[in-house]
Amino acid sequence: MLIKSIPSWIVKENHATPEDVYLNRRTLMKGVTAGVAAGAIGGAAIGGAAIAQEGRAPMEAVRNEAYELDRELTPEEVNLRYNNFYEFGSHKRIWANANENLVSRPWQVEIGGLVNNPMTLDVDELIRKVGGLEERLYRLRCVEAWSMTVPWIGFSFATLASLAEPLGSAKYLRMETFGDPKMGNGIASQPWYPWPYVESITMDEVANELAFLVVGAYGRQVPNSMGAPIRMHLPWKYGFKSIKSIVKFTFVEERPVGFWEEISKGREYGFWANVNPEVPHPRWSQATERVLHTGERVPTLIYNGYGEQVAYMYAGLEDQPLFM
Ligand SMILES: Nc1nc2c(c(=O)[nH]1)N[C@H]1C(S)=C(S)[C@@H](COP(=O)(O)O)O[C@H]1N2
Ligand SMILES: [Mo]
Repeated sequence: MLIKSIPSWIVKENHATPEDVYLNRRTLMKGVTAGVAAGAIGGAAIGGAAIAQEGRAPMEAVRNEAYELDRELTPEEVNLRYNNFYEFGSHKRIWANANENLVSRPWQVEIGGLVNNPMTLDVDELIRKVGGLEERLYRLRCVEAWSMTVPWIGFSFATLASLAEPLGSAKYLRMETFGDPKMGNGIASQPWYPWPYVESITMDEVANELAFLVVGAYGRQVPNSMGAPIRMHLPWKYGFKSIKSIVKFTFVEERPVGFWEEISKGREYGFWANVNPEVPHPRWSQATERVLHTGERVPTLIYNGYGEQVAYMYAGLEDQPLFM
């Protein structure tokens, strides 16, 4: 299977990230100091020992101007401290716990299954292989009816696929989060969940221009609470699809069963989970969403507003529960 690694719509002009737009001086200074300490000057590939929350090295990326937001960016401080990351507990304030216990570097990533080029490599080596990161401003809509906007840094899933060269028999990409209960104490304290967290997407979705692998946010390495060192973001699907802290990518033929899909046993959301304001959760409406930090509630859009780029993939699949 051949996938173009550089999408044709990629930005023509090179814009540096205007960090001052969303970084307050305090976090900026912390990041700069730590970046210098880590020897991270002018490059995305940063190695070294475990990097704590404060030590997130700056990342260079070219903003892709194709993605504009209809609302303000969620401030970094807000995003950092309002998360879903069950490996560290089932409440929103897992920040300090993830910050302290997630050792996100060094971090091995395994890419395999039905591919020509299986590989196991350090996340920073993967970033080097990708050769150039993009910044994209994306909305994120959680199934719990809150939303935020994030300046993610990363690369397309198509780029990952072009490195791995999936075979024609590959139908899905399965992703897995770390499962070490010593690192994620929520794993140990909540043994009833089907760890490790697993998610998957179709090969059409892998090839879609919006499908993004995130290694940075707000101008630096992605923070622990947001899924360091590598997570996905599919902005047209409910947030739970966007698996954090990935250790393993496997191209497979059979559709994997996701973490939440397994828990809900058909009662709630499953594989597709595309955003649709007209399809309510069994216990609440999805018609509107609370935009974090703004005090506003706004109408939710079908495919979270990204229908133009994604709806074609679901034509002919109307018999499937595309929005559950
Ligand atoms: N491994 C893992 N990935 C995960 C989750 C999780 O609990 N564990 N929560 C999901 C949910 S429900 C949402 S809404 C987003 C939240 O991402 P954020 O905390 O960066 O906002 O991560 C998703 N990815
Ligand atoms: Mo979520």
